[in-house]
Amino acid sequence: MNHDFQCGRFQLALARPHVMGIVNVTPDSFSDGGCHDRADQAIAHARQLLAEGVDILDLGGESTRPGADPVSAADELARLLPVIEGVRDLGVPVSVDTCKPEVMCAVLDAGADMINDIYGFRLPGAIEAVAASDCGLCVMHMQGEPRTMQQAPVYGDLLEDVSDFLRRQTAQLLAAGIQAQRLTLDPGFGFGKTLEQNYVLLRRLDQLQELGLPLLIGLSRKSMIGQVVDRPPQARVAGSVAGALAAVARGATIVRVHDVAQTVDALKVWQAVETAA
Ligand code: 9MG
Repeated sequence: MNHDFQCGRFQLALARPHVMGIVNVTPDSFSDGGCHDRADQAIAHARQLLAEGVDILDLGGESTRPGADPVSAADELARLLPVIEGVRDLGVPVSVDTCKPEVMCAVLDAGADMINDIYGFRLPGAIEAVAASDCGLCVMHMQGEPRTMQQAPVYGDLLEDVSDFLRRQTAQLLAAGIQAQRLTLDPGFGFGKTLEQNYVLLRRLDQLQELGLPLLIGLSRKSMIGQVVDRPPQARVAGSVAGALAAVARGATIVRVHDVAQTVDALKVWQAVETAA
């Protein structure tokens, strides 16, 4: 199943897997927090990811790690807007990871091409904030909310519950007039899932292909990798690349990662294998 993905100023042909590079603009992110909290550093980091072959930049102004404290829309925008200004003409789509409708509206006005919402456009006003634009969307599944989500996640049937949520949100977005070509779906690894649930979800990711939309996944440097390899976040590169390949093998077409150069190389080899005559 190959799709074109309408993403603001860009139309991405997802015949090959695409790499979304993470640019945190937060002082407290779990993996590289504190390194890119100033706009000029974030912009330099984005340029570095571009040189490494990134396809989409994903800017985040509020940490989504388990236990993270919320930030106000004003603070989030103060972090994001100078960075959007600095990266919007680099030639790749600019995604913003946010769940707040007012932030969505402001970053779209500032030139963002995509909204990546870990709440899956559930919060009041979120759908309206994106409906009238042509931005791409990532609809992610999360049980609970970041502050408490890892306390005791419980599912009836994990795959059914995740796919029911994604199907319901897709129906709401389509009903609001948003074209299917603007949507990507994400099972939300690490968002209200135990270690075992994360790996069941990854192993059975291909089942989500029946939803008929491109799958975007993020597991880079997460604790589901760390707990298997027993290493701190910065040393989880090989584990993260292995996880990304496992997801691509099961139908993911966009992988959200910290380590762009290594993931791009791995996917080039993957692609060479898959397209060999
Ligand atoms: C912001 N963010 C952190 N982890 C993520 C994931 O797995 N998927 C998406 N779409 N966004 C994420």
